[in-house]
Amino acid sequence: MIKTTTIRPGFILLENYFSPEEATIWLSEIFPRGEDLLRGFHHPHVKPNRFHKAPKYPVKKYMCYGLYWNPLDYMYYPVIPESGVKPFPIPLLFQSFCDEVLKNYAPEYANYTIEAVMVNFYTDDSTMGLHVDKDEEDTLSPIIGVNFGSSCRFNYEDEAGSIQSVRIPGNSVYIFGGEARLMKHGVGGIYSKTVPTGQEKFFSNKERLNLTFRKVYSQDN
Ligand SMILES: O=C(O)CCC(=O)C(=O)O
Repeated sequence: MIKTTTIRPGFILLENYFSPEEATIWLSEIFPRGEDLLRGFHHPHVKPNRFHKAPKYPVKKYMCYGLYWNPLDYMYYPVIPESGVKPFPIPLLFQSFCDEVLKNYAPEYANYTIEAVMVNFYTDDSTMGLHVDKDEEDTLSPIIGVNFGSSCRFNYEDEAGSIQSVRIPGNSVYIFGGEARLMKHGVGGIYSKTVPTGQEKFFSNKERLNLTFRKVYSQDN
């Protein structure tokens, strides 16, 4: 059964959102794309500050669907600047999921069209430093996160501006919008021995996959 928790106003966690069968469908869509030499997983050359400094982040892999968010200048591009190749198109699976999850858990955000998906793959020594997702022109639309593999310690800013932590497991979804849309957040670490049953063929111990769905441009673009 799906467990819904409001972590802070605007920030909702949905645990047990995906069944093992649904998770397999998602992971079978994502991992083969990661193998693509031009558009697949690569190490993000992030400017210091957004993510933790080396040597923490070199183990992390990254790719995009839709628009490409460039870790070098924090801007969105229709093609990957290094190769000139378009990222993967956004699968119907992702858009249908967003339509459904918003309809059921955050109906105030109607007409959400995914324009970019950032896919982050974490390993045992990966972290992501505290940051605000403010590179989207549209900050009225929420960020929707999907999580597979191991659980992580997710750091976030509460209403009073203090940094708190919550455990985000695999097969879960989070949504942050409204007054939480511009909260600071990051990943403090990955927990050991928390790969969900049925995902052992996709993940080793302390590996985690996160997708964040973003609407980048405002309505009038
Ligand atoms: O892995 C996560 O849950 C956080 C991802 C994130 O903060 C980002 O991609 O900006």
